[in-house]
Amino acid sequence: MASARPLVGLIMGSKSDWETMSAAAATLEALGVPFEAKVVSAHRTPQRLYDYATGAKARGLKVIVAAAGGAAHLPGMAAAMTPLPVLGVPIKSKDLKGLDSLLSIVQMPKGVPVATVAIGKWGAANAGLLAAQILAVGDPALAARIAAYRKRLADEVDERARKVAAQMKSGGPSKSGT
Ligand code: RP5
Repeated sequence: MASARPLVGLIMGSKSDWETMSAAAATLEALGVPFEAKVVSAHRTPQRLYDYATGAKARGLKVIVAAAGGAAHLPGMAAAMTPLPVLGVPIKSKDLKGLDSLLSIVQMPKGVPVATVAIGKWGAANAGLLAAQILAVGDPALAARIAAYRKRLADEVDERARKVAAQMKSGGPSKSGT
């Protein structure tokens, strides 16, 4: 799906962020949403960020998912330069475990929102899902694929609950979990 005309733009401050952002890509891939992925740094390549954000809508993108770590200005600066919805993924940084990234991304000034998800891979996967849900508002087939994805999640929980119940019945792990 990365080959069809992209609807979602995944951008990240460094290629080291791909380990996290691949979770967003995998989610979009699983839901059949075409996307592109690029390294665009707010600090190291500001001109590339300007060109990307100001041209994104005209190129046909509908949603941007931006990931950055540390002094994470990429999502906010992208949001400042495009009318498209921007989802921000805080990368888990080495020294501050991503709290620096989270606070840099989430505290946007009134009027320029970035929809910020959780730190790290779970956040990236959820950002992919959110991007798909935004697109699904106008795409019933995609909405059906997302519904099927959620049904699979629920089925997995049911299956685990059945297994735990069966273990308890056969004198498995005690209630304290020991
Ligand atoms: C940020 O600095 C990037 O988003 C990345 O999370 C972090 C470290 O980048 P590298 O030193 O790995 O290129 O701008």
